[in-house]
Amino acid sequence: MHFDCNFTPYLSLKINPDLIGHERNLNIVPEVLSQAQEVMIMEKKALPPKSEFSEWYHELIQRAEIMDVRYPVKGLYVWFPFGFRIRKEVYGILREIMDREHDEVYFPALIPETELGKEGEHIKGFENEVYWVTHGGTTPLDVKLALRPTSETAMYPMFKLWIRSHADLPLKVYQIVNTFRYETKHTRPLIRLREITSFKEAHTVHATFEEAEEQVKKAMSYYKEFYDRLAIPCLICRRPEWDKFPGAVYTMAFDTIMPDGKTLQIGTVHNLGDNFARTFNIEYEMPNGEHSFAYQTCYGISERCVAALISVHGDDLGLILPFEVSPVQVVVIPVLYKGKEEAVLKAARELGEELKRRGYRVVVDESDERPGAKYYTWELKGAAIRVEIGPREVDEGTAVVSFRDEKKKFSVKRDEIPEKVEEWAKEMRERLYARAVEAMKERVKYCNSLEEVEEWIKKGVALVHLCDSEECGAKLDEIASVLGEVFELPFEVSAEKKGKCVVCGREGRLNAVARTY
Ligand code: P5A
Ligand code: ZN
Repeated sequence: MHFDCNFTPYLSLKINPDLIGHERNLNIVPEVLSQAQEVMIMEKKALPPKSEFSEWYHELIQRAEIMDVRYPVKGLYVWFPFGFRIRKEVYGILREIMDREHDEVYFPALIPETELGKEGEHIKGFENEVYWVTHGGTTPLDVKLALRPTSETAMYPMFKLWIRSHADLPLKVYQIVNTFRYETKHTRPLIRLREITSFKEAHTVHATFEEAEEQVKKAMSYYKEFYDRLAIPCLICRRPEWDKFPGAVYTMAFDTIMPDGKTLQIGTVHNLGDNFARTFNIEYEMPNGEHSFAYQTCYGISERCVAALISVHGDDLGLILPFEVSPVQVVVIPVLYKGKEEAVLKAARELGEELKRRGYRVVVDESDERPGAKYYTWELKGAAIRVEIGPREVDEGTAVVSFRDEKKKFSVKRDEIPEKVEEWAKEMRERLYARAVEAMKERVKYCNSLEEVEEWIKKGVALVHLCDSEECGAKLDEIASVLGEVFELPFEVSAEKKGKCVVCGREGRLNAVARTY
């Protein structure tokens, strides 16, 4: 396995990541290494192909410096600076969307056992996942404190104090915090964490069930917009009764399909009805003076959105990030030749400055690596647009432009680049989205029998008709997870909304079944 990096017109060489930046330390000149030696070193260090998804993912997040997985506690990981920059851009979008109609708040990370345990269903759902703080120093606490697994039971006792009359409604808040869940399934960076570092949770309170219902729809449209901007197609389902959020009336879930055909739940929207309001006594006075319980919703997204971003778009060379969230939106690479350095550097810096002036995130890579080594690095890190300037381009007033998601390169007049960037970014997002939808489409199939389901879920999501009986659901759940009734797919499928239950033959609705992360 090696990278054949003949992307540049100037030289064709095998890039060895082990050597990048270490030529001097190793006291060798890569150009004089024999082909065999290079290939040998490459074999050790090349990124596994994306077709081996699990290995690829694990290697990539470390090589691209997203997460450091060496922290000595299971399920806890460290954000590298570069990873944290991706997080900042992605959560910038989420914040922008939330800020339109929610106020940002902060509630404490510790929840008294007495509050956490109040809502029966809720505590049943979480009791095996809670981390407890039992001591202050060596003194046992009177009331044990839970590290929030989510913040309903931290917030709602306070909502009770905040809400008096209909004038206090609706209440819409969100926070982005860490939460803790003692997960027993296999933990994975960004995907299944014991400390979720970037839990965006929104909580709303309304006067009526209908208003809460409206809010569920709005929340879904917000999440759709968010994932749309990340060019990540989603499958939206209403989770089955046995898999809804503990304490909710119902749960709408967003899933995306990972490259290995397993689904990843990347967001959920819950209608809580008045279940929590009854438990926490969240009442308000209506205009006619009577009292009523309030109706609530909550919805959440974690750093799984970053895992999806990496997994859905990346390729054998590394990250592919939509322009809007790439920490390096444009990389300008001066291709230096003896005697022409000055003019090339000047042109590269000028273009870099102009792009920065327009607010883009730009790197002018002036390091003394060879161009091929630079290309390797920026491909790994998902720089969206690459601009190369050599002596010929300086003379012609041009530059060579390429996009991270396409192999082709083209020449552009240098002074036209800044105004073209926006359009290129838009087209790139559209290409990424179209490609992701195609990939998803290939992994979704309507199945007529349990045998067919069993076979297909090795590859992706099976659509089936399923009746409302618990037994039929349980039967399917033995084969793979029932994601629930299909609410929306990002493409047309030739399957009716209703049909014969795949288990018993009675009337059923269209459901999705898959292996899940
Ligand atoms: C909604 C926000 C809630 O907790 N309370 C406030 C509601 N819903 S949830 O479905 O349980 O979680 C919301 C989303 O968080 C992601 N998630 C995780 N991500 C990483 N590691 C975990 N251990 C983990 N658990 C949940 C999922 O995307 C989920 O939809
Ligand atoms: Zn049935």
